[in-house]
Amino acid sequence: MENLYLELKNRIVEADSIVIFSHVNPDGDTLGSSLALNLMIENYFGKKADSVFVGTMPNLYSYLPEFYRFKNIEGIDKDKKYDLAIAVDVASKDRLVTATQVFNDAKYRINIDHHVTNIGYADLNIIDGDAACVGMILHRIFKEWDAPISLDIARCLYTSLMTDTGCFKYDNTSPDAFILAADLVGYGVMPYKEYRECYETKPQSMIQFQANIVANTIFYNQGKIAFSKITRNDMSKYNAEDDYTEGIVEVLRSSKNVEVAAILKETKDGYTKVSLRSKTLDLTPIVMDFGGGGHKFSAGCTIKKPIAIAFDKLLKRVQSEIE
Ligand SMILES: [Mn+2]
Repeated sequence: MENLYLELKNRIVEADSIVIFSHVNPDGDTLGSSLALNLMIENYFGKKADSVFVGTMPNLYSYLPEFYRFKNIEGIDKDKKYDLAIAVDVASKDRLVTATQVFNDAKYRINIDHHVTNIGYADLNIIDGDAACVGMILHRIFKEWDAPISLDIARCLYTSLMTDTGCFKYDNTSPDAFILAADLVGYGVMPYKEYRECYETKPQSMIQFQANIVANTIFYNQGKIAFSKITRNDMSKYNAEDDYTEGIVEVLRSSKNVEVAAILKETKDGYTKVSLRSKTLDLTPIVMDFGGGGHKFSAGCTIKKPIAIAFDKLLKRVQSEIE
């Protein structure tokens, strides 16, 4: 691994133009990692990098330091050939959607990720399936370089860790997760502040929207399976943003008997975006059947079918795993 960290350093040193990509519909890990790396490239290497996002940017993360640095892929010159493109937390190339071409066109490509399903699609692949978040991998890299970690960088890494461990309650909450948290708090991060900024700034309509989706949950197989769906109608009724669905699927999983919980959301183009959570069942084979990916107990996919059909197909597939 240390050789890879050195190679990453050399590539940054040699590059005149650098772009960092987050995955589509970005979360706290991909955004926190992108900004942490962006700031490190500036502080330690004296260079500017572009942090680019694809899809809808959730308002939720606007508290992150230097958040304004994020650029929408639709606003950048897609013919530009960067010297170096770095994808962070991007499990597969198709998660770059409309940014795929710019990534492919770069002279050198790097993939830093912690998804077990990542096949290593770049020229340099730094993948650690045991890392709780990509922020953890970056932290190791920065330490290996002996690069100073500013409070802003520490805060970005903390968001990456806090969100991907579900505030230190998912199965990826390893001893290393707490060691990382302790280190970041040592740089001045205040966990209660980051928590409030991230989780307790919801609009009123989001609370009402979420309550409605939870109320419409249907339970199957003696309560072992919980499914709820969100139509475009539900979205417009509450003026819901894309990030309004954040966290609902965990509420469904919190029922005592539930083994598998799913939220199915109708997309703008009439397909169905699925978020799945389980308590003990490995979800990766299920989502991979539908072209998705993720982690063992937390995974997702987009089913290219109308929501009613997708619902039945997914339910049958999940029921085949649950007696
Ligand atoms: Mn992640």
